[in-house]
Amino acid sequence: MVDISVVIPTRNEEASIGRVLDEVREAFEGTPMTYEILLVDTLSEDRTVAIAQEKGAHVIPEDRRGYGRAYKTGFAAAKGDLIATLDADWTYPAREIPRIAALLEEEAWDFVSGDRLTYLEPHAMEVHHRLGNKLLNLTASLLHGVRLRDSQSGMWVFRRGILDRLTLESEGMPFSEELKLEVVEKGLRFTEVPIHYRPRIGEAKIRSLADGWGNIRFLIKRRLTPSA
Ligand SMILES: Nc1nc2c(ncn2[C@@H]2O[C@H](COP(=O)(O)OP(=O)(O)OP(=O)(O)O)[C@@H](O)[C@H]2O)c(=O)[nH]1
Ligand SMILES: [Mg+2]
Repeated sequence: MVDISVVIPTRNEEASIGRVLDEVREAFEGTPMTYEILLVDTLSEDRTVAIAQEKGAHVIPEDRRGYGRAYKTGFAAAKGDLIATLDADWTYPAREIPRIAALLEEEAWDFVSGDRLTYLEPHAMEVHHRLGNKLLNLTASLLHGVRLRDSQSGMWVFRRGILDRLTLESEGMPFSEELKLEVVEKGLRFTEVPIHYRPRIGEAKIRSLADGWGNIRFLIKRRLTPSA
């Protein structure tokens, strides 16, 4: 058993993955926490997998596409009491994982989500992404009555044991908001903490308009579906 599993989904992230893995390792140096790094890779055609293996991460191949799909596969393989997540693109501050995990334990949260928008510096996120994020927060609040400061954040630290209680349908980008909505609606202890978000290294996998609209469609459909 390890204290924390760090799960990272990748698709062609050779430009950043080495730095991200180094940052994760540095983050845990000098802490008493034991950890594993699971990289869930979908058909990368660049050196992502080779770099991850060189750096000692455990690589799980997942040929089915999708951000949510990758996390489901990674979570099923995780052995940690806690799970931490982040993108492979250098945007999320891996060095803050131990601090967030400590906060979770001290304040007895089940799920802590990193909030990118409170501290956001103008260059770190394009204007249309920022507006899209606000619109998605508003939609989640109007349709589901859940007020989130950053519904699309992909940096979370949570207790692995809560996964059994959640119904997670999305295999794509809406997985992020679905996960948070499920946690809140199931009455689990949820909070958001501000984190420092950085500009992406490498090419984006997101198709802003299509993914943004896909997220809104997901929220509408979920509102119309009777809950289990
Ligand atoms: N395994 C796997 N990973 C994926 C897939 N699609 C995206 N990812 C990874 O999921 C993370 C999030 O994707 P991003 O392209 O960064 O999406 P985003 O953060 O919404 O968009 P940016 O603001 O441009 O970074 C990255 O680490 C991607 O490499 C996929 O189909 N499979
Ligand atoms: Mg990203």
